[in-house]
Order: sequence, then C-alpha cells, then structure tokens
Amino acid sequence: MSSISRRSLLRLAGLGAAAGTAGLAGAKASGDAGQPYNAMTHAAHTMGPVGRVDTASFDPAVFTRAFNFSHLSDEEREGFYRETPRPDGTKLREYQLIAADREIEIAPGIFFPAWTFNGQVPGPTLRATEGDRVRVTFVNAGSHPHTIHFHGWHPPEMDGSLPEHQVQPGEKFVYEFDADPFGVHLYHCHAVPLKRHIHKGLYGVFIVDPKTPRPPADELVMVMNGFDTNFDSDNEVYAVNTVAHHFMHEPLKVEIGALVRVYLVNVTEFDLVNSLHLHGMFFDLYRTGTSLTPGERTDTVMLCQGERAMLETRFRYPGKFMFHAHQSEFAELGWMGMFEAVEGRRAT
Ligand SMILES: [Cu+2]
Repeated sequence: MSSISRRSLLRLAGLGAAAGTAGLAGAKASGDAGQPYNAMTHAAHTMGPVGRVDTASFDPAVFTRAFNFSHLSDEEREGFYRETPRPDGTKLREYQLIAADREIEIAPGIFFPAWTFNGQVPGPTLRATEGDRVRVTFVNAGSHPHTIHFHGWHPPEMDGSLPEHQVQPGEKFVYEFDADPFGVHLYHCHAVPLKRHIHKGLYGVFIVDPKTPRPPADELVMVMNGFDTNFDSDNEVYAVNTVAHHFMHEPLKVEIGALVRVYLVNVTEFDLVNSLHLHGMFFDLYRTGTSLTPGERTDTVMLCQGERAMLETRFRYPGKFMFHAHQSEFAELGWMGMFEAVEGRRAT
C-alpha cells in the first residue's frame, strides 16, 4: 500500500462516503427529486476509509490523555519515567526515550515505515513544571543517526541540532535542562535531512506548566500530523494523533460545562500550514501557551509547522461537535474528528 498516491487516496475517501450513503442518497432521490444533493452534503461528514485501525499497539484516544507515561502501570512506567522532589520544591524528572524503527498503521490497512520514540507516533507526551530539572536519556536503537531537539531554554550543547550532536545507532546521550518557559512545546529529531527525520515520526509534545497551576481541566493533547506514504514529498494521509479519521469513529467524550483544555501542536511536514476548526462553539486561544490570559476568542486557529497553541472551552450543548483542518483536502484525507459532549462525568 506504500505506493498509494495522494489522489487515489482522496478518491478512496470519496468512494467510502459514496458506498456508505448510497442508500440514503437513493431514497432521497426517489422520494424527493429536488433533494439528493443535501444527502450527499451531509454524507461528506462521514467520509473516510472503511474499516478500523488496530489500536492494540497505539490508541489515539489513550495518547490524547496520557502525560509522562500515565497510561502505563506503575511498574512499566518506572522504566521510562521517574520524578524526585528537590529541596527547593521543584522536581527532577527523568525520562527514557528510545528511537526505534517500527511499522505503524495510519489508516485501515495502510502501514507506514515509521521512525518512532518508544514505538509510537507521536512520541510520549512529556510534562514538567516551570523550574523543574528535566533529564532525558536518549537511546538510539534505530537504523539512522538521530537526536532530540527540545523547544525551550537550554544551553547549546543540549540543542541536538549540529553534526556533533548526532547520536549514532547503538549509542546514547543524556539531555538535561531546566523546564522554561511554561507553555506548549515540542521535541523532535534534528538530524539531516530534517524534513525526513521529523516526518518519519520522531516528534512529541513537551508541556511546561506554570508554577501556579492553571485551573483543573479535562486536558487533551492533539498533534496535527501527516504521512508521505510514497515518499514524493507530499502527504497522502493527514490526522490528529496519527490515525486518519479515528475520532470520527470514536468521538472524544467531554463533559458539558466542564473546562476542556487542548494542547495543540502542528508537526505536519511538506505543507506550509495546518489548522483546527471547531464546530458550533468558540474557544479561548493561548498561542504557545506562554500566557495566563487568552489572546483571542475564535473557532479556528492556523499554525505553521512547529507552532502550537492552548485552547480552552466549555461545551454548552449535548451531542457531537466536529473538529477538523479548515484545509478541506487535509480533512478529507483523515484530519477530522468529533467531540461528544455528555451530561455528568464523562465516560472514557
Ligand atoms: Cu532522526
């Protein structure tokens, strides 16, 4: 399937929609000859590949709400993350990140030969508080030289960007710096050619919380990414959190009236910008998450590659609310999903 082209996938997506709604469109056409177009218009919201991705090794929904390996059992987590209080009230946070080649399923039956952090794309979400010490032991178990480049303040030798920073296959390097400033950041491989190393899957989210915590909220991580399955420097599949259309099939459950906070990061390669548009409501926008007061209230945010933002909102009405890239082609190729707002405590 790796030779599938962008255009043929787009056609597949269209076929999925047509197959799924043929009956509806037909019924409309026979009952009311003037209305069949409406049926197709609504059907566009359910388009996408037929079938499901196996979520046993990577579940986008679990990724969305996992911070510092919180999705693992205590015993498993210990192998990748440890936090130790320090006398000044801050914490030492120690991580183990491992680069490894792995084939991942990005749409039903479509596999991508990824380079991963800890076997997943995006890599695990790391989270510290402003002033904490972050120590990341990076092991390169992959087949190419890699690095980790963190966004945030750090000395040049921790930048993971220059030829002398390359970590060769089989070797390791320890990155260490203080978490600063608070905000929504990211980490990614900075080996050359950069666009290949990032696009292959070596990226993740790095959140730094302010010293005075933000109000409690239902927090979600959304990484806008794309996959060039035939290596023509153009993406054939787009998604939020890797699996095309996943949240169309499995809406993200949120609670009516509760504060919802989204950490949104754009790592899409080959396209100049990406965006998120939320239907039926507005959100407060904190660009880069580096302020405690929102800069804007909107329903659409556009981000360049490497840009990120924090979004806060409360769902007012019960039911499903679509979110998607406002670049229609990205949406049709996988970058669309649903929230489902429910009364009381959300069922996850
Ligand atoms: Cu790399």
